[in-house]
Amino acid sequence: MTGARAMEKETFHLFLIKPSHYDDDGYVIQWARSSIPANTLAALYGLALDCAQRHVLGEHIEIRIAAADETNTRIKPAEIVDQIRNGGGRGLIALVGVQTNQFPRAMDIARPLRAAGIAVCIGGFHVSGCIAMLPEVPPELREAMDFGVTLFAGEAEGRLDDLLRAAYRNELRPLYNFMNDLPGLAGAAVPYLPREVIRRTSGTRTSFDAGRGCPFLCSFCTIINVQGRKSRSRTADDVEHLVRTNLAQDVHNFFITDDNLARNQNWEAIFDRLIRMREEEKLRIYIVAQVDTMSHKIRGFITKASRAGINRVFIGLESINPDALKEARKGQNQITEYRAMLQAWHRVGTLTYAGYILGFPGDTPASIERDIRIIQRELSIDLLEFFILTPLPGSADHKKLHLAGVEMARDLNKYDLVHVTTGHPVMSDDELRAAYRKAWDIYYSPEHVERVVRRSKAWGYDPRNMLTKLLTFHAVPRIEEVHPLEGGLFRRKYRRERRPGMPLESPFVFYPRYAREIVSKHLRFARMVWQHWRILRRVERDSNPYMDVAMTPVQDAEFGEMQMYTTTPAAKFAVEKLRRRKSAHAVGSS
Ligand code: B12
Ligand code: SF4
Repeated sequence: MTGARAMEKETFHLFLIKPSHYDDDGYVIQWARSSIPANTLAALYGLALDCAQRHVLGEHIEIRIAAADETNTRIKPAEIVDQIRNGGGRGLIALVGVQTNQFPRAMDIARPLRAAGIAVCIGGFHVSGCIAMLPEVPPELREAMDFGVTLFAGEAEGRLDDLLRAAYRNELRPLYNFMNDLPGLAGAAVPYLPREVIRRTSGTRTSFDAGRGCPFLCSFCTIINVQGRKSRSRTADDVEHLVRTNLAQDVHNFFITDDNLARNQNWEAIFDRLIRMREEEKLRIYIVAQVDTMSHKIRGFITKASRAGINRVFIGLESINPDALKEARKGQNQITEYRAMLQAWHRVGTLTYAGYILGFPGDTPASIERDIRIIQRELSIDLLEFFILTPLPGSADHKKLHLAGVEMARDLNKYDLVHVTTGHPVMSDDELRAAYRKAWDIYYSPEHVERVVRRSKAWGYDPRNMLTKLLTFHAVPRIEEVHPLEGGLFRRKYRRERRPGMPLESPFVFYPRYAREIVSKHLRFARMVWQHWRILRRVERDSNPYMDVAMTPVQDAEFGEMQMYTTTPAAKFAVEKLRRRKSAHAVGSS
């Protein structure tokens, strides 16, 4: 009898949840469809699936996995508690990929679960970044552990088996710290999300990290301190396997989340494999990737990237001011290479998205405006995204300010790169905030939208597609007041899900306001659509060839003429350095 009972099937419920965070009114940022999938969710799902298939808890225990991204799915802790209790009582809630801005929300999800005795573990960049860089465990992490939440610092590859076993036996420790032992990725279970989870994003796109780590030293960056500076890469076999698994579920769009795919030691083998799949088997594979500003200097990288299916790249431009780049230890960004790099991507038909940081010490509202106008004229960037320089826990900047006792925002919810979190030497908080808002309006002005659409037509992209992208990148920050990377289709808000500490609003206040908001947002969006549509009509009707400064091939003479090189002393110095390098090279080779 005892033996027979021991063989009965048991269920262990594993909920993987990627928390969102709160808007300034205290409501969770959530959409009917979010725009970009959560790769951490895919990474953990892939690892958990592998654990389930290997029966790591024993042959008679089924690991039942559920995955949800709170940016597109409502999380109801009470229902999770019921599900676990009614399903045998054993389970773990894994709050995954929790960034600093998501930590308060993660704890708000954790509290009712812990109160019901359910095991909760939080991992991701906030925990890992703090453990990696700070001399002592910060108060919010201590509070979480005191509350019975387990914290996981480091990467889960090779560690999930033991964690699940500990959770099953109710023996989870308060803190797992693997920061000094980064796992290899070759042969590790690959990221995967079932189609029904992917369907909740607008583009039916999935994601994977082909590698982790970056060799550079940017002071605002958390990645190098969490994932290391050495490239750890997946194999071409693993990438092929995950791509085929997704094609089999009719998912053809991928976001490769490596912060810098150009420095993935295995990029070429991976590209060659994707090229073979695309060119010999004619498989439909389309990829968005992140690269650095010197990617055009890597022999064959751009041509192969394009053949491998990369049709959009995110580039960390950050600034066109060499002083700011130097201050941020981003010396690898040479402004004298930007034009050549952008044009190289356009030549192979790839769209360029660039990240631009506002709030470097030398920035003023006037210099920010001037620099954006220079970019519009001289650089062939399609979509520009703005971020406020933020001391993110895990970065050298944060550590420096922390050790020096400099005031930083205490509310972690604000560390989303669109809020001001520490003082600026010249601008007040309000000025920096205003400069950030204005930056979007300047870059996405009707004149510049028209210019980018004309360029795209000249380069042979679909102008309509380009216009839609420009429209959404402007509409999300302008109408929804969130960053486009956090945006989505149709904002959802639930009255009872307001941030603890903020009052529950009366239904007579909440619902009429929400309804008004929906109507006014749609009207504003319709107006923007109308303006953009008129631009498109103008461009489509015009059959004259188009050319402008940004599209003009790089020539030596431009270094003495263009504003990017002549406006600041630091820019002039960068040109001087380039000239010296060139003449030294000419002497060396003569
Ligand atoms: C892809 C990406 C996104 C995607 C998807 C988010 C995601 N996490 O999947 C999108 C575009 C939506 C995004 C948006 C933002 N992002 Co982002 N993003 C990334 C990026 C480039 C890759 C994430 C990733 O897939 N990493 C690979 C995975 C496998 O690593 P991982 O997340 O660390 O997970 C491993 C471990 O941490 C651990 N783990 C994680 N969770 C758990 C849980 C448990 C229980 C366990 C056991 C283990 C565990 O195991 C995992 C596998 O090894 C990272 C940088 C990076 N290199 O990670 C930035 C990063 C995470 N993003 C960051 C930021 C700030 C943002 C934004 C706020 C920026 C903005 N204004 O738009 C928004 C927030 C929106 C949101 N809803 O997430 C910061 C966070 C820093 C911090 N301290 O908070 C990072 C680190 C980049 C940076 N600038 O430093 N992002
Ligand atoms: S290049 Fe990007 S990933 Fe690398 S250190 Fe700089 S910010 Fe971080």
